[in-house]
Amino acid sequence: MNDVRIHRGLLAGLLATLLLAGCKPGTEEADTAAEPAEPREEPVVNVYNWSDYIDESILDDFQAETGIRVVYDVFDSNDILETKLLAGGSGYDVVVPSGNFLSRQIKAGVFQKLDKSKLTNLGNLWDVISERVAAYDPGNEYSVNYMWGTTGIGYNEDMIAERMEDAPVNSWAMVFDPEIISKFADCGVYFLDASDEVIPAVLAYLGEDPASQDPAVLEKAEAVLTAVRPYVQKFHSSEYINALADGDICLAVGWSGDVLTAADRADEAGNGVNVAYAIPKEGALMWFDNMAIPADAPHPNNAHAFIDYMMRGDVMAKASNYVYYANGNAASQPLLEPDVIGDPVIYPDEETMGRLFTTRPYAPDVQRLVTRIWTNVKSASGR
Ligand code: N2P
Repeated sequence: MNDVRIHRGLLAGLLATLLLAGCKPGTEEADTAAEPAEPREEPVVNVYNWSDYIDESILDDFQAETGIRVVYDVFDSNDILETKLLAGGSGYDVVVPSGNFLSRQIKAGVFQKLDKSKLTNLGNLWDVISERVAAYDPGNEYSVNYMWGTTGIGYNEDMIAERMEDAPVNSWAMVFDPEIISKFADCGVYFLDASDEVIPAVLAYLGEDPASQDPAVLEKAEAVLTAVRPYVQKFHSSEYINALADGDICLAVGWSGDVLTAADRADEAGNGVNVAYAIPKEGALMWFDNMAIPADAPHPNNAHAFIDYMMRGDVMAKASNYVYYANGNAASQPLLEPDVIGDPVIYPDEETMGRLFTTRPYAPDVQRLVTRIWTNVKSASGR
């Protein structure tokens, strides 16, 4: 049976080769003919972005202006996005990975190069951020920065003060010192489910290089995380926004703009909950989320139109004013609200910038160790 199958396979292969050979002269002819018109795309763009990361009126405005409908889907973890991209056939036209993931996905051939002739607003980009992103996407060939921010500490000012008057809210000790975090276990602590961000934070707390790929150093982080694990109610990367806003938790390792969104939601609800964000003194990760087009995107022209629209200064100003994250667009800056461009936890001043660090993608064997550490920590018993 197997033999027959093999022979059939060989036959099919031979036929395919003959057919391809037969087509060759035609292909050459086509090369000398005029460029064929680009196939028309249906007026749809499938966008896969982080949750709580856009003023949705931007999507309506884009559709009204271009006639292209945005099908918008969300994730809250680079790992989820990566699984879909590596599997292929995701159906997405625009996706928004963070720098380290972007870097290794480019190497894996997941994206198509941007056709810069279709991006009329490239001149609006902020060179400071484009240069930073070039560390992950050399030459900025595959991506355009959407937003950037930091990974720090979100907290409920009153609940923390009630439990510890002199709580070191500007230190990672809040969440990585068992003596301290244990005082807040009763009011609820969430950590991001993002190993590549929480582990570097632990290393910063320990005074180690946060970008370390040394297994012995990474194991020190595992020991710290295992010691505080009993006090962490949940590892989740988006639920902490409403949990903080509603006063259901008092402490979170979270993303800058998301914590500010929580503070804003509490204000709007008038529920008396005061949420604040701190960039710990030991240092915090500065990350970059970037728009890119999968190699197999069904609507690449519409994807370029969407990215070009998102590079308009007025559009990015609207986006940042809504989500409280900084963006990579210089033209948006005069249009930002003073409490956005003037807030050092959104647009860091020099002193704050001095405390921020970046990381590089883990080498494959180190990544396996990090994944194992993270699984161990999460599955270790809670209280
Ligand atoms: C938006 C979170 C995006 C930041 N809610 C993660 N890179």
